[in-house]
Formats: sequence, C-alpha cells, structure tokens
Amino acid sequence: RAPVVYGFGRGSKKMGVPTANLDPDVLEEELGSMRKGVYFGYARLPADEKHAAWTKCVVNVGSRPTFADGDGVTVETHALRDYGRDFYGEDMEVVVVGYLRPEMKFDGMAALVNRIMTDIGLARNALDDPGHRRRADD
Ligand code: ADP
Ligand code: RBF
Ligand code: MG
Repeated sequence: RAPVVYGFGRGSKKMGVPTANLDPDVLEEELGSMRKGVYFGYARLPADEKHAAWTKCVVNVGSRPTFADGDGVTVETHALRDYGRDFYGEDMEVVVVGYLRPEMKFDGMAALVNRIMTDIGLARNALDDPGHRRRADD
C-alpha cells in the first residue's frame, strides 16, 4: 500500500496505458525481495467507496531501460479498468500474485506498447483463476 506519486509524464495515458506510480520509498521492504519485471495482480483504492473492490492489474517494477530517464526503480500499476479520473495523492493497494517476464530494452515505444498489450492479455486470462482471486481476498 502506497501513495500514488507523479511519474515521468511521458504520456502513458496517450499510449493507452496509464500507470499509477507508487511511492518506491514506502515500498522499500517489499521491493527488497522482488526481481525487476512485469507482474500481475489486483489493485484497489481503499479510501474510495466506488473503487475499493479489487480490480485486475499489471505492475512493472523496474528502471525502464527502453528510455534514458535514469535508472531509479519505479513501481507502476496499470489497472484494467476505467476510473474516469486521476487519483494522484491517494493510497493504492496492490496484491501481486504472479510474475510474467523480466524487464527488457525495446527498440522504441511502439514495440514496448505492443508487448504491454500482450502482457495485459496474459494477465487478464490468468487473473480469472478463482485461486488467484482468493489470494487477493485473503
Ligand atoms: P505519470 O507519468 O504521472 O504516472 P501517467 O500517464 O502514467 O502519468 O498516468 C497515471 C495516472 O493516471 C495515475 O496516477 C492515475 O491518477 C491515473 N489513472 C487513471 N486511470 C488509471 C488506470 N486504469 N490505471 C492506472 N492509473 C490510472
Ligand atoms: N519499460 C521498459 O523499458 N521495458 C519493459 O519491458 C517494460 N515493461 C512494462 C510492462 C508493463 C505492463 C508496464 C505497465 C510498463 C512497462 N514498462 C517497461 C515501463 C514503461 O517504460 C513506463 O510505463 C513508461 O515509460 C512510463 O513511465
Ligand atoms: Mg505512470
């Protein structure tokens, strides 16, 4: 659980994949045992009545090697739902239940977005598993 902070403003939204950047300082302990790469799980906004239920998400933990924007580790969550608004400053909760792949350096943004669409498809299917859903509820 961590506050949603501002990212690089690269236009993830324009790419069709807005990513809620979670404050990495707050997650230092969790990050210590996670390898860089793409995960899937469930996310929620606990303080928002309308969005307090778990929704599917993909999470990138990494340093975005496709771009030359420094190599600090960011935690970026794309929720597979339409919130219809921004939620900077609010807390987001994420339960990670699976690992998809390591982070890679792509030859440009189009190739990266293409791969992210594949990640989202894989995550969407995997997260239909009621076993995964129970882990989030637990
Ligand atoms: P930034 O570079 O500041 O992270 P983005 O273009 O990645 O900007 O947009 C992320 C912001 O969009 C999030 O912080 C959140 O407020 C909002 N947002 C709206 N819908 C979603 C969604 N489905 N998943 C993640 N963030 C979303
Ligand atoms: N960035 C990379 O450089 N390589 C990746 O393999 C990569 N995979 C991602 C997978 C997902 C599901 C998401 C949401 C983001 C990924 N990113 C990756 C991060 C991407 O570069 C970042 O969201 C944008 O640059 C905006 O900060
Ligand atoms: Mg972002």
